[in-house]
Formats: sequence, structure tokens, C-alpha cells
Amino acid sequence: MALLLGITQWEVEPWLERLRRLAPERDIRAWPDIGNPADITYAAVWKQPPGLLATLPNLKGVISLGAGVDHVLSDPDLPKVPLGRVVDDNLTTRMSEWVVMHALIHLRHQADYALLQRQRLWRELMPSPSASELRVGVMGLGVLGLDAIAKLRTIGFDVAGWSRTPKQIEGVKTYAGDELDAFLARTDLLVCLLPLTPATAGMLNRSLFEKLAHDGVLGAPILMNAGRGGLQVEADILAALDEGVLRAATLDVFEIEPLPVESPLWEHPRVTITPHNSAISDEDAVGRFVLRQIERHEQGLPFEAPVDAARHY
Ligand code: NDP
Ligand code: OXD
Repeated sequence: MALLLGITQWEVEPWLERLRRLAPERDIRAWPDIGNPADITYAAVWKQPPGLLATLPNLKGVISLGAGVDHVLSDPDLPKVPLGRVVDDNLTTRMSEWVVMHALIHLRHQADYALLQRQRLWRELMPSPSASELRVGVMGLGVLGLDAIAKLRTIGFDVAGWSRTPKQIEGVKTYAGDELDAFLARTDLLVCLLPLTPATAGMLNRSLFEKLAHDGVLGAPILMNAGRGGLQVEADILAALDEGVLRAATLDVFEIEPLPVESPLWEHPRVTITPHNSAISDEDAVGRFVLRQIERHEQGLPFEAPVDAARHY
């Protein structure tokens, strides 16, 4: 009855220490020191080594240590056991902070004012429109998209949303499925909070950028992506910025992470980069969430945020 941490690309020690502190009674192990594979009944994972979970004969459930599950589902040998993911108020709130903060930075030309400050220049740039004049479009109306929309609306942005299946959100125009082009045509600032799936991979590309509104108050549209780097075509973003198809891009996720030092995105004057930390969360809160999922499952209850792999794709 042991819990295995299957983590790559994150430091495993802090997770091990945290979970052992929160649940001292549990046998918690970390790959690659798994001991007898037959002891492992649950696995909590972030980019687990492909094939690892298939070597655990008594595995009863898997929990993603993040809200996204693309990193779990990409394992071709994923055992058919229940899969859960993190849905936590702390994580959700942090993501909405990132969305609102960067939307406001664009609205108020703050990146340009920061440059002027470095040059000791007291100068007013073009008048900033009010939030109600900026049409924000949120792609993905799940846990994160809905919270971001609520908070963007509090500031006064003119918000719409797009998802796979139709949704009703009071006071918000929503689009679904093949209404994507209509959604893009009314969007000045595009916020992507979609999961990475075969259907969404590479969709933030040149053709999509051209369909965004080009008659908005900021002149050209803006891209913000905190979904996954696999959704975006970085060469297209750079070309679209240079040709004025996009005004600016704020990116938290990248095709390759960490973003390689040689990437031209680093130095592009219209690109803002954050290191995949938009939803940086209270780690104890996530740890408690993970342990609660295992307790629930041991009592015969489903995970709080179960993932239906077939539907996810
Ligand atoms: P949810 O599963 O709650 O919501 C996903 C939304 O995306 C749903 O509205 C779903 O539509 C929509 N969607 C999925 N596939 C498609 C598609 N093909 N076309 C249109 N819409 C689609 O996920 P969360 O909101 O919790 O998280 C979203 C993503 O954010 C995660 O998967 C992860 O990749 C990313 N993330 C990034 C973080 C970061 O630090 N940068 C932190 C946390 C998450 P429908 O409801 O109709 O199915
Ligand atoms: C997540 C992430 O999926 O941090 O939670 O990217």
C-alpha cells in the first residue's frame, strides 16, 4: 500500500518531503527508488517516465500533480486505472491573477512605460482604452477559463468564451466548436486556457492569428497562452509579430521547456515570457489535495476531478 511519486523535470525531493510531512503514516516513495513494484497502489505523477506505471501490477489509481493531464496521457503504456487531476482554488486563483495582470499590462501599455522609465522619459503614450473597449476572448471554458472570465469581467473587460461544447455563462457571449471563426473575429486579446490534445495541438498558428479582430482599440490583436506550449507554433508567433498580424504575445508555456536560450522569443520586444508559473500554487494545498484523493479512493469514492481519457481526446 505505497504511494509512488513519478516525477521528471521537477525536483522530486520537495514533493517527497512535503507528502511525508502531511501524511507521516503513509509509505511514500519516489521514482527511481520504488522498491518492490507490487507495493505501489497509487501514483502521483508529473511527466512520469513512459512505461513506468505499466510496471506496477497493483496500481489502483493515478493522480496528475497538475491540472493538465497531457503529460500523463502521452504514455503509450498507461494502465487503465482511474486518473485524477488537480482542481484547487489556490491554483485556479493564481492563474486568474496571471490572466488579469497581463491583460491589464496590455491595456495600459505597461511594458512600454517600463521601457520609458529605464530611459528617464516622462512621456504619455497613446491614450489607454478602457477595459470595456477591449474584447477579450477566452479559449477553454473549464475550471480555469470560467474563473478567469469572472475576474476579467470584474475589471470591466468585454469578455467572450469558446469551448468544445456549448456553455451558458450569464452576461458572456459564448461560442462552441465550429463557431471558432466568429469568436476570433470579435477578439482583440486572446487568452488560451485549453488543454493540449490532438485536437488542439498547434492551433495557435498563423491562420488563426489572421482571423482575430484587426479593428480593435489596440490596433492589432494580442495573444496570451498559459494552456500548453504544444498549442502554439512559435515560428508563426514571431512572424505574426514582425508583420503586425499580432501586436504582442504573453507566453507562460513553450514548445520546449525550459525555453532554450537560443530562442528568439527571449529578445523579441513584443514578447513577454513567464517560466510556466502562471498558476504557481501553494504546494501544501496541492499536496493535501493529492492525499485526499487517495483517501477518497481507498474509501470507494471517485476522485474529485476525475479524467475521462476518452473524452479528453
Ligand atoms: P478543464 O478540463 O476544466 O477545461 C478545459 C476546457 O477546454 C473545457 O472548456 C473544454 O471544453 C475545452 N476544450 C478541450 N478541448 C477542446 C477543443 N478541442 N476545442 C475547444 N475547446 C476544448 O481544464 P482546466 O481549465 O482546469 O485547465 C486547462 C488547461 O490549463 C490544462 O489542461 C493545462 O494544460 C493548463 N494549465 C496550465 C497551467 C500553467 O501553469 N501554465 C496550470 C494549470 C493548467 P468542453 O468543456 O466543452 O469539453
Ligand atoms: C498544471 C501546470 O497543469 O502547472 O497544473 O501546468
